[in-house]
Amino acid sequence: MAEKLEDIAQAMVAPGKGILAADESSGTIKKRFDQIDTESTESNRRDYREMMFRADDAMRNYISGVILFDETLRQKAADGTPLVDVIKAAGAVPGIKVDKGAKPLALHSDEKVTEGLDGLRERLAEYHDLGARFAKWRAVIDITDTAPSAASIAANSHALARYAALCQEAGIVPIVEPEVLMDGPESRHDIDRCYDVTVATLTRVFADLHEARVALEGIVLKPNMVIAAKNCPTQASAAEVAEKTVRCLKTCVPAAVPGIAFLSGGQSDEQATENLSLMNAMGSLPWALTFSYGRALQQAALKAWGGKVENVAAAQRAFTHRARMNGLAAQGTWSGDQERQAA
Ligand code: 5MM
Repeated sequence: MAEKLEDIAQAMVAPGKGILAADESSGTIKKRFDQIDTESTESNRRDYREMMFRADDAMRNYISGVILFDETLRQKAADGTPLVDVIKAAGAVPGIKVDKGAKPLALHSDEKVTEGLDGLRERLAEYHDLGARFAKWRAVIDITDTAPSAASIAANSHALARYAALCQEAGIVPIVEPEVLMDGPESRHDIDRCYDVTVATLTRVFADLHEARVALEGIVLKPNMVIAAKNCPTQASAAEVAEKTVRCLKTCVPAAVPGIAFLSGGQSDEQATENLSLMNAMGSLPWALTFSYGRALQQAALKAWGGKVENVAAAQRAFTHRARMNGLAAQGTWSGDQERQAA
């Protein structure tokens, strides 16, 4: 496994591969399991995640890295093999979510700031010993009539930069994830408002990364796409999402960054795949553009699994299908025809 930051980052955005975000915190995985009437016990969480990590075709060919929650990084598969070793054996890089979640930002009702910097240096040293070679920190920027405030962008961006510097000091590649929400409770914004807020956020993030002396060659950016809120009455076409997202990223993201791995943010599985493919089909981009999806990679597999051991093979097929479709999208060669034929 690569040890230099730049080599790890390059491996994370290798052609035709992307990242599986399987780092749902305890509250989030419970919500996912509630959808399939399955209790969120430690062994059920292990079985579910092991099902994906042992989907050999998907892991070997389309998944470059997996973001884990603390519990999973320490867990063993049913046969006693550490899950980290299952991931490494498939040629993927294990990563770890290190933020402690988005908490209310004082004096800014309904806005959040991500916490987790206290003791992070020590936690990163342990995570490196446990095999993690990249980390993730997610900042959340909500759009309403009055948000985001300058204070929320500044606080979240500053935390991202301090986190990224600590990661690089520890020999760990930071995934820098400033998520402008498309599904905030009050969000009704159109694509152009998303464009403006995403530009403001990324501009501040890269200024803070520079000030913190973070080497851009050793990070991966995980942004939202530029897209209308789910509840906006006017939805943009996939072509418009692709064009405005690439324009926004070209404006804000230096070419030294090796790769950009999008979050799916509440898009449907196929929408997240189509948008990514259209962007890559535009060609001549300074960075690799790929996926770091949670819901858009897992939703179909979760439903197919349904918490039952007899459904593991069907769930692995569903996961492999989505991984393959997104692998094609990362090369700009996905089409609706392939989607349907393969399904
Ligand atoms: C997998 O979900 C991640 C963890 O969420 P919580 O800390 O809220 O439990 C999440 O950060 C995820 O990595 C990103 O939002 C991307 O996932 P989506 O579903 O938006 O692609």
